[in-house]
This record gives sequence, C-alpha cells and structure tokens, in this order.
Amino acid sequence: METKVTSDKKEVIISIDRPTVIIGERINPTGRKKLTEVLKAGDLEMVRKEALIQVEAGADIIDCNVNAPGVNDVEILPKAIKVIQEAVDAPMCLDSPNKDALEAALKVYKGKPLVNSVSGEEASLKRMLPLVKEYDCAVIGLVQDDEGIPKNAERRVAIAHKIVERAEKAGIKRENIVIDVLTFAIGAEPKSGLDVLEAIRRIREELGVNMTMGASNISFGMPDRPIINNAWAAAVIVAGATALITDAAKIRPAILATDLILGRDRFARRFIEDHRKREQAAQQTK
Ligand code: THG
Repeated sequence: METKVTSDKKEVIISIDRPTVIIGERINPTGRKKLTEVLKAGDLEMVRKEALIQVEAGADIIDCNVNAPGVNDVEILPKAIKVIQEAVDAPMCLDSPNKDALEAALKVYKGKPLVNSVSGEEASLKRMLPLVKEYDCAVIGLVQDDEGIPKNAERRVAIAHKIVERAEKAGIKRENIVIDVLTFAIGAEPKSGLDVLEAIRRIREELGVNMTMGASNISFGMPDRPIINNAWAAAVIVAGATALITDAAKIRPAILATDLILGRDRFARRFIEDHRKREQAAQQTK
C-alpha cells in the first residue's frame, strides 16, 4: 500500500517497505504565544522560517495549522501555504478543523496534499469525504467518533473500519487513507499505550492501510518527555505506523534507528548521514 503525497517539486511515498515518513508538526500555534501573535497580525515570516528549520531537521512533509482564537484561518491558511511552498520543496499536510479553510487551502495548494483530518464522527465524514474526493488528495482518518476517542483496542479498530468503508463508498481509494489511532496521555490512561499498539497491529492486518501517530501526546504531563516520545516512536513503528507527526529536530534520530533495525535503511546510509550531520553541528557549537 503506497500513499503518495506531492508538491509541485517533490513526491513522498508512505509505505511499510520504506523509511518512516516524518510529518513536521511545528507550524501549529497550540501552546505557542509568539506564533499566535504573528498569525493574528497576518505576519507569515515565522511560518516560513519554521518550515525551513523543519526541512533542515529532516521533515519529509510539513504540517501547517494556523488555528487559534483571533486568527481568520480561511484567509491565513491559504496564505501560509503559498509562503511555505515558495520556501521549501517538501509536500504538505493541511491541518484544520474548518472545512472552509481547508477548501480555500486546497484551491491554492500545488500538488497532492495530505489533509488533516477526517474522523469517524458522522458530521465529519459527511463534511470532509466529498472534499477529499473532489480534490483527489490523501487524508488522515482520526480514530474517534461521536462518543469520543475509544478506551479500548476493539473500538479503535472498528472506527478505522468505518472510516475506510465510508471513504471507499465516497470513491476515495484506500491508498489515500492514512489512519491515526490517537493515544491518550499515558499518565492519565495507563492502558492507552498497549491498546494503541494492539489497534495498530490489527488495522495493519485487517485493512492494510498506512498509519500515522502524533509522537508527543503520549508524554503529556510527564517529566523527561523526549525520552518517552522516542520510546513511543520506536514502539508504534514496530507495530506498523508508517508516518509520524512530530518535531523532526527532536525525534528523528530515534526514528532512523528504528528504521535501521527494521531493515528499512540499506547500508545504514540514512542513519550514518544523520549521525555525521549531528556531529558537525555539535562541533560548530563547541
Ligand atoms: N494527530 C494528527 N494531527 C495532530 C496531532 C495528532 N495535529 C496536532 C498535534 N497532534 C501535533 N502537533 C503538535 C503541535 C504542538 C504541540 C504538540 C503537537 C505542542 N506544543 C507545545 C505546547 O503545547 O506546550 C509548545 C511547543 C513549543 O513551543 O515548543 O506540544 O496526534 N493527525
């Protein structure tokens, strides 16, 4: 199963037979006061810089979310996309809960983007699937429904089936659906890690689709978050996740190590290249 995401300059393929794809998450005003302020003022210089930094850090796809109180996303999301596509070659993940903002974004985007996201909620399926079909893009399907995020593996798998069925009925090919199993913070829900790993394995077996996962949610409220996030990244990749939504600068080495162990990095080329780059950067700051 190959999910293709493109810009006008580059193609990225998400597949279990290839290295894990990194979706850079930094362009998101959640918890970032400065970014919220500049977005409110319509200033996109910080967005441009973040895109460059994420690509330099090894992000394959750039996620863009401008959603914050006081930001007119119907106007700002398409503008941010233009700025990012002029600055970097990487394809993009268009991230908004607002259908109108996504549609405005899809109109200006050059290539075939990943849309973040649809969920198993009835309103979301009805609103989003026709748009995904019309623009022939790929879409992330969040495993939650009208009752919220499920607290067991069984229901997560059932919602993934529902999203795939409804998308296929709407004329969307299975290869264009990327399921996000979603996790709770491990501090609040100690069983969440095991549930998610079981759901990923079963969805892989039963549906064969590509899967993504945010790498930082699991550690919310815990100390030493990067250590937990790195362990989580390795665990979900082994279970079958093929694209991680994460800060490339922080998690990429662990992802490359996992790909290496799983035989997805011939001659350890990617791991060694990244090691050299980090050594050089460390030398320069000495
Ligand atoms: N799945 C899908 N999409 C997603 C997520 C997911 N999009 C949003 C999120 N999860 C991934 N993106 C972020 C963005 C910001 C933060 C975490 C994940 C974050 N921000 C810091 C905070 O809130 O305190 C501030 C960051 C900083 O300034 O360093 O943590 O799971 N499909």
